[in-house]
Amino acid sequence: MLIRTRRRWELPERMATPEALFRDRRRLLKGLALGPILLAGAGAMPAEAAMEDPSAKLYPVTRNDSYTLDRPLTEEKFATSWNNFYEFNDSKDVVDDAQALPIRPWSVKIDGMVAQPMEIAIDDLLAKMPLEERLYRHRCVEAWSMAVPWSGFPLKALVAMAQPSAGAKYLRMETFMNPDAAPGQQQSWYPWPYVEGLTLAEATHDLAFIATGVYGKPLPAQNGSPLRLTVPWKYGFKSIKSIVRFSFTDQQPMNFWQALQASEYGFWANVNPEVPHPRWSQAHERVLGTDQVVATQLFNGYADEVAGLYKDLQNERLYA
Ligand SMILES: Nc1nc2c(c(=O)[nH]1)N[C@H]1C(S)=C(S)[C@@H](COP(=O)(O)O)O[C@H]1N2
Ligand SMILES: [Mo]
Repeated sequence: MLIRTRRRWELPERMATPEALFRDRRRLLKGLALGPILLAGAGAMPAEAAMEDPSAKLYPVTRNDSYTLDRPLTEEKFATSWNNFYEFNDSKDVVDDAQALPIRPWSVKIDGMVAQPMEIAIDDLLAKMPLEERLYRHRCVEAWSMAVPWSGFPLKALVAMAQPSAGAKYLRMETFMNPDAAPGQQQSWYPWPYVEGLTLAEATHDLAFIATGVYGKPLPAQNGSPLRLTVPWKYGFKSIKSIVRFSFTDQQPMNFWQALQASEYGFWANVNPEVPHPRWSQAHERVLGTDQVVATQLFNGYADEVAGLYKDLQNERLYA
């Protein structure tokens, strides 16, 4: 029996987690055999990726210094071992399970309202896109946060390549569907595959970024290899992992969490400390890997950059 002292930031996490209902159901099904789900190797480095990543030689990439942080970077071992990736399991400990994700071959479809639908292999896409490193904050809706050096490219570069038609208003993104590799996808009460969406104004905003690496290396599977969105002014669930499809549309996409629980999760999901989640406050956040709790900022500290996107949308549910 593993006995271990919880770090302080883990305790409220397990009580506050929005998905607790679902996890509890799963634990009941398992006869509580797991006991408390702990980060078995919290201090240890995660296992090496099971599959060699052919993009490794691209990293590290040059840091773009325009993106600064107000706090220290989260230690790599925490950001790469405390993860949400429901395709694999609904604990925060997905490192081992996620190594089953085959990251090559991997191709990305670009379709919908575009000049020319296409499918592009990830390594060809990486060769075309302007790679850089950016330091971003990340604020999970469950009230924990981290600060991470992502490598990747601005989403607007992919949008420019796709040439959306004039009527396109939204970008819909989809995660892989592979229930053999990702057992969470065998759980039929979830609306798989994971979907997220942005308006085109958001998708072409300078801060919207596609991460393909982190800490100067290719993304580990558990962080959403080989490519995932990072939209740091929004709650973390918007930052969809392991994307296989970008579709341009004139319909607002229905995202995964909204489909599951629209009363708690919406389309916009902008960070706002003054708008509580129906089940907990969003005023503060636990800083991953530390004992600190700090005040959450409007738009996660990116209000100067992004508030303008929402000035004509005040009747929308912008903060859930
Ligand atoms: N496909 C997919 N994307 C996902 C998730 C997920 O379960 N599946 N979880 C989201 C949530 S809730 C968060 S907080 C971030 C976590 O990213 P990280 O594990 O790299 O910290 O991924 C987001 N993207
Ligand atoms: Mo999250």
